[in-house]
Amino acid sequence: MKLFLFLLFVLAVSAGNRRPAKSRNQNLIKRLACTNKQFTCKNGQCVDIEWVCDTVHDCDDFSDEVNCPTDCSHPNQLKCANGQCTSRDFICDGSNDCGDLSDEKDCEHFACPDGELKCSNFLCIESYWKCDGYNDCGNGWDEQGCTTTGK
Ligand SMILES: [Ca+2]
Ligand SMILES: [Ca+2]
Repeated sequence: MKLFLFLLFVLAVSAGNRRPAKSRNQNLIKRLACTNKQFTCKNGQCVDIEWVCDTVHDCDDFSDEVNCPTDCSHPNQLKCANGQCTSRDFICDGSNDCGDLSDEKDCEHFACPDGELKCSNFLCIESYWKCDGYNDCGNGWDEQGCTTTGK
């Protein structure tokens, strides 16, 4: 059983190297104590502090989205033009999360968060995704001019 849990942890860590899908399967990453960059869910799970109140359920018990402002005023939230709230993480990520594309407009002026790179098509990607063998920008920009062909 312990070996199984360890394998799960290894899998979770290696899977965590890429941006998880919108559903963010975080339930595999369980630690004894959360770091100061993490939020402790009611059930003891640890999730990224920036995922609190970002409209996505990251804790299995949904405790990261409890008692959040409904007017999108939380720092982790973005207010769409249609009034809907979405996650700040989803600004200029290439997918229409607001439903009205307001999270994907003016991306040429959007400064990507620390640790991210801006592709030539203005998408923000994790900086370590450059030259990793995957076309993360969608137009191949992050895999151009690489000395190795990646994994
Ligand atoms: Ca969340
Ligand atoms: Ca988006």
